[in-house]
Amino acid sequence: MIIDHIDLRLLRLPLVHVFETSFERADDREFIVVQVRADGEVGYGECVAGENPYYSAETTETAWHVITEFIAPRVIGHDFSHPREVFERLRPIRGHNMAKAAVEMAAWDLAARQQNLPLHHLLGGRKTAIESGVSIGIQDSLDELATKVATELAAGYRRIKIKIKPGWDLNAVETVRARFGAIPLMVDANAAYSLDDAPRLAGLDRFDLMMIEQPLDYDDVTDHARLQRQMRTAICLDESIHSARHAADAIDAGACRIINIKPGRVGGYAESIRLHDLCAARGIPVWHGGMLESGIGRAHNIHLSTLPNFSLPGDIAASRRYYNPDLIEPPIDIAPDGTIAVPGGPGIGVTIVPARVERATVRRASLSGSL
Ligand code: OSB
Ligand code: MG
Repeated sequence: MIIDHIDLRLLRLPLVHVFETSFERADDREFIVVQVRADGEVGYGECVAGENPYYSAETTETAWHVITEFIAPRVIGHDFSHPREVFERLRPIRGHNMAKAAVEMAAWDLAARQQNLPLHHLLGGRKTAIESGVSIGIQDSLDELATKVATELAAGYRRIKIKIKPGWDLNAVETVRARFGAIPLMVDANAAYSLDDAPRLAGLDRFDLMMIEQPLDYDDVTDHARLQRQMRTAICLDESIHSARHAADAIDAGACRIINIKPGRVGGYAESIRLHDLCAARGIPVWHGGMLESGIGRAHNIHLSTLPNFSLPGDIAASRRYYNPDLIEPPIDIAPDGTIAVPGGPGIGVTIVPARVERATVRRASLSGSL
């Protein structure tokens, strides 16, 4: 496979619902869509970097810069015999995993289309449906939170995650447990606490949560290990895990019992598969995180979730919770049993609507070897 063009588009789409976390309140999403082309075939990737460096250091601007100046020149014109070689080819570029992943994942989509295979077959997954969970942002009141949870449970979602921060934690969980009983429930703090909060966080133990996601700092492992020794609830790491090696260190340190995999955070599929396999070998369950993706990134996430150690429901929900309309037709939907069917067509297997992509585009660039 010799990629001859990379096309970039910066898109902005309004979110159906405001999404509030401990780090921001968002009513729209800006992201880059990458197209890679080889031999007349096209592969698509979505860069999950956001407008602000609040979840990770990367932003849409840094990703645009790094793809344009450093990634594209190393990828265009190079002969890859398998898309797993793309990540290796990008190793001289330090960090910028979201920028790398967007291009690498587009190359996997392209390779799958060239072989007329659904992407998950190339990734090594065989499931035909995946378990779906939802991530519910911080609400203006506990009543509104309860209303949201009721709506999502009625839709069939198999696990509820609520975002927490100091002042919206024990009260929020208490409300949900009181109203809905023993539903599969977890919380995500997006690094809003410090080790000084350990006694407060241990107060969550009595609610029998599936896990607490990333309670402490975004780059921390050591304090998470200390915290895990002080609470019964399993810690799951998200922000802190940037590679399979980080994960091995975190597991060795006792910093987590569960890991959230987002391919954008680790540089794409090749590293996600290594991370998945490492966790499987260590007996650590994984699940697929979400980054408010459009249908393009969402389809990618569904394919990766078919690997066997994705044994807990992911943050991969129906399109309608995020964008209306989505960039794809038909949108991604959940079945009444809380599962999402894995697209069976070639590559990511969803149909992108060019007019919708065009309408959402705020900037574009076309990169080729001659530039
Ligand atoms: O921490 O998992 C997170 C969204 C943006 C940035 C970080 C996170 C999230 C979510 C949303 O929790 C998951 C989704 O796409 O529904
Ligand atoms: Mg998270």
